[in-house]
Amino acid sequence: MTTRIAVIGAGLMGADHAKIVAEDLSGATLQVVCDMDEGRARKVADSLGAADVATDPEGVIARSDVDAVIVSSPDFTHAPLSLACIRAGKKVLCEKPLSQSSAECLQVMEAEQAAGEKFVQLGFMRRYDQSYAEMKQALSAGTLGQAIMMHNFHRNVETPAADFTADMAITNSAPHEFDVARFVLGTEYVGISAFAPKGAGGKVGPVFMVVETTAGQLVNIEINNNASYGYDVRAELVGEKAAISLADPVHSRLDIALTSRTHYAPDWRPRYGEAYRRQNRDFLKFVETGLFPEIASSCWDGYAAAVVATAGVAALKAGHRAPVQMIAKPEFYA
Ligand code: ISE
Repeated sequence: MTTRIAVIGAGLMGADHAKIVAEDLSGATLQVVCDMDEGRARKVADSLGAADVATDPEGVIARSDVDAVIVSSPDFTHAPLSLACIRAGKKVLCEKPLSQSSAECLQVMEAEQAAGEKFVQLGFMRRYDQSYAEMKQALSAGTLGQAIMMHNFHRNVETPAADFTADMAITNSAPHEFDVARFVLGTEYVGISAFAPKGAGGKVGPVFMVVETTAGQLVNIEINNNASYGYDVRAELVGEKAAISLADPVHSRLDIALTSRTHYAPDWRPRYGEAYRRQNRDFLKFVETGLFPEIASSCWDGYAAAVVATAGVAALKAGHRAPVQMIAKPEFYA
């Protein structure tokens, strides 16, 4: 039996997900590519041999020839389309963030709990990246001793879309760090401070955040969406006895004219290509078995990211620390 998957949104990420479904997921077929822009959907569908194209996402979710859904349309559609998938009883891999509003995340959590099973896997793909996996493993094996600090840098060449706002550095880009640091450290957050250095030259500028965990650790996060030189994500976890850093997955180095050069990816897709494939294979297993994947992000994780992001935006505006206040974790997500 094959699982017939619909991909909603045929932009950068949608095209990537569609390619993974068509080429890397044995046991799945790319059934429908859906986009408001039919031509864009058609281009992706035709290049990958999808059975059909559509422009109405809710209609696609309801179709009897669609077993599961990947949502990669704009951020504001993530929660409503996840809710439609829950209503239709279909598993959904929803791109991050689940919502920029924690209230909307709670609505999705309530719908899942009322349905009595999990339907939504969130696309925080860094959990599937080998370098973060090794960082988490070093911590749980005791190699580092207690974790003290985690430093994070997240730089894009330029803002991903023309309508990308300054707040989106915190609500769209930083959620990757909010999620992966919680995942690696196994903690929640209690407070956040955020600062914006001068000198962005009219473009969306960098933001620097310090997040405090429930265990008293500090997590700092630099987001720079206009770094110009390359897609560059770094992290170092500092423990009592040792420190571990991510190493870039580069395949070669050129030594020339008294210099040594390696390349940066232009954006996150090549850097996290393998993580996306692993994540999507886990999603297929989720659809096939009904068992929520052990390391994937759930709606609870989406809610946690939204709460700290909202507090981060407030901290930046107010110019002082903002508390991070979450509801108690429902048993359903334990
Ligand atoms: C974007 O939406 C992503 O998800 C990318 O992974 C990230 O690098 C980028 O900063 C986000 O804006």
